[in-house]
Amino acid sequence: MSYELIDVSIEAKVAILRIDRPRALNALCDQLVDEMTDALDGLESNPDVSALILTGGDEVFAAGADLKEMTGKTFVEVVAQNFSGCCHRLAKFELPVIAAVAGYALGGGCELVEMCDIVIAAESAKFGHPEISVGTMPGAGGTQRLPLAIGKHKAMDLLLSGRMMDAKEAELAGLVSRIVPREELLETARSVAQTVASYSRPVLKLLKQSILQAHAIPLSEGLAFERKLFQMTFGFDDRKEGMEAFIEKRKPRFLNR
Ligand code: CO8
Repeated sequence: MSYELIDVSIEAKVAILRIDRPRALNALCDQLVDEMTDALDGLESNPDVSALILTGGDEVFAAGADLKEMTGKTFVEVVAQNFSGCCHRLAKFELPVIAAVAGYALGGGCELVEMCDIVIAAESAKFGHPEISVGTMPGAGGTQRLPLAIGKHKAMDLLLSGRMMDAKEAELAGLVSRIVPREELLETARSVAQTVASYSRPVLKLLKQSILQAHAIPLSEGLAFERKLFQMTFGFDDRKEGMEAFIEKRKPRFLNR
């Protein structure tokens, strides 16, 4: 499979997957998610890869699910496709993943960050879950992994208001591992990834699996629960209105139905 919307490179046991769809602020359209899923399958089975860096552009990591593509989807379609608005394959990636985040990481973009293991953020990074403002809710872990990372009350504050938090707030809250100047972002991520990748590949897999196990059983149930509720929002007129209003650049008129 050749890739148009992502760029993948491998150097010294570290793979870098860069989301590269700048014209739509790296919104996660179906093609991009398919490309990421295919690349992750290949990287995971590549014995020359021991760690992965996931990054985006200078101004935006990823502005979430593609609202323009998503707006026409029906309840029946999203259930049939088990649609999540994100690349949920990343959550199952067996090797350590380091996120290198500059600019916006919103909605599905923030969920990608939440699926990563170490998060390096530039000072410009902004995290948030604006799904509520377009009449839906996270479908790929936002209501489950974010509270695990930053606690219930901080997560409620973000998810219910739709507001963004900057890198400093995200580091204090526990979503970000460390903040670096923009020009040092990739170098820092590379250095962290190289340290990780210098260790035993099978042991890294076990270590990651074991750390994730701390929350795995309730998380898997929570994720299935979340997916169903998220898909239910496609039965609401307000979900359609929210997404159409975004595309038409106007305030949504929610009718509570
Ligand atoms: N989808 C599609 N297109 C987008 C998206 C998006 N998420 N975000 C931005 N774009 C497009 C804009 O429409 C615009 O296109 P055009 O030039 O054709 O008008 C272009 O990118 C540039 O965007 P802006 O002009 O808005 O750029 P600004 O710098 O003014 O603002 C923001 C940047 C703040 C990031 C703003 O674009 C924004 O708020 N974007 C939407 C963010 C959002 O709501 N994300 C969450 C989406 S829902 C989700 O991720 C999870 C859904 C859960 C599962 C859902 C499944 C259905």
